[in-house]
Amino acid sequence: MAYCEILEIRATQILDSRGNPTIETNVIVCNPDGKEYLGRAAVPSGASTGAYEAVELRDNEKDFFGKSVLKAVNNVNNIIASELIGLDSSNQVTIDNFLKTLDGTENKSKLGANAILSVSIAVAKATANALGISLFNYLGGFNAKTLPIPMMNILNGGKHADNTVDLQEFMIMPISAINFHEALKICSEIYQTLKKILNSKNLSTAVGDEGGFAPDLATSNDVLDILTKAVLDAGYEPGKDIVFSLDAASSELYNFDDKNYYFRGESKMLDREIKRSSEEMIDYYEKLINKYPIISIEDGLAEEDWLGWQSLTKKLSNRIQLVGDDLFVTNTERLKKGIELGVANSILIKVNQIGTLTETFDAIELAHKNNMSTIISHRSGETEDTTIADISVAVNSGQIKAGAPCRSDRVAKYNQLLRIEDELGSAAKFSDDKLLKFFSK
Ligand code: 2PG
Ligand code: MG
Repeated sequence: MAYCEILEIRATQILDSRGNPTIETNVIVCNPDGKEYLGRAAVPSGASTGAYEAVELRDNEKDFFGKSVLKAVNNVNNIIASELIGLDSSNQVTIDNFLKTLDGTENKSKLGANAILSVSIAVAKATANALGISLFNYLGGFNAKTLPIPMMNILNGGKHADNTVDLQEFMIMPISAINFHEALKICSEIYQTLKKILNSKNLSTAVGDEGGFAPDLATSNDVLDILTKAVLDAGYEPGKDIVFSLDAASSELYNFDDKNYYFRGESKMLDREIKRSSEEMIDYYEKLINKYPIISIEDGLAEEDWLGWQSLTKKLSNRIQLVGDDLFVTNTERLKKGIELGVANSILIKVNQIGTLTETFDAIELAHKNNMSTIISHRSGETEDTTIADISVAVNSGQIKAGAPCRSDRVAKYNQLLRIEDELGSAAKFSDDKLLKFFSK
């Protein structure tokens, strides 16, 4: 007999943090005592999506300007549900494999990775509830205990804002914090201080998609100078208490034909065209890390630019964390290619890039086996779902990227980590050796 029998699966269309439709699925399971438990999962959505991500199925009809997800909802309610009802929800791997096979395509384009993921996560949550244990414990077992160092995106650019900042994310990491509670406090204080500084300079304090401020600034140096001031004014020391982390999201800047990276915002602000080749991008980053305490750069080069990535890795991988997001798309095949070619030393993990929990955990495992760090990440379009917080502790990842300490869709993840840290009590750890090795240099 199934330990936790799946009784019901029901999806519905809800809105995400950008006001666009997304899918939410409820799964009801019953344990051997006949008691019923609910698991609910909502799926996030990216703006700077990688070309190799699993397919987010949208209706492309009139409603919501093409963005409704009723086909995905329908696929859950009318195809997936009847196939899974009666199965044991505690067999997560079997269920995820079954969902993959039911879809049958390489990129989950038939049923939609959004449909599949909502079921995969809701099944896990329902099972954790039925077992009476927290999600992070269910997913990670008794040794799940590491609270992640947050990467907080406090200044938004690129596709996440309408400003002139070309690089997508400027993040702070509170490395001197002794635990997650303190980490969140430090980041919040710096965020509030940054707001005051922007105000005093008559710069906009409107926020971008991930809750970070989005003023018009010309260069990365301008941004990092202001962030440095915010850190200092808040009473912290850059390079000691706080290090910076960037997500260039450079696939968005890349021109496939001439292989240059176009800085449109900088061009507009400085009134001349600014473009950089791969090698010039690497020099550009080198100068930035020589000047500012930057510990991590994500998607420094584009998802197609493997040669550039090799050179970037050769030059900078002993100094900083080099994170592949669009490059790897949480996909073990692309990660294997990266490992073979010797590119990057870290992978960004996004559940909806691949579409099931099992494949997500496979990517994390492969990275850790190859001594790469992992960062569990939100998307720019989020919901109140906090599963990524639990995953980060479950796999002892050591790092999470969930936006600014502002806006409920972002803060929900951080608040969940506060709860987990409280639950773990003295068993909780807060560190990441794979990241902090760069700090001692
Ligand atoms: C990224 C993410 C999250 P998006 O590029 O890392 O910050 O953005 O969800 O838009 O892809
Ligand atoms: Mg990214």
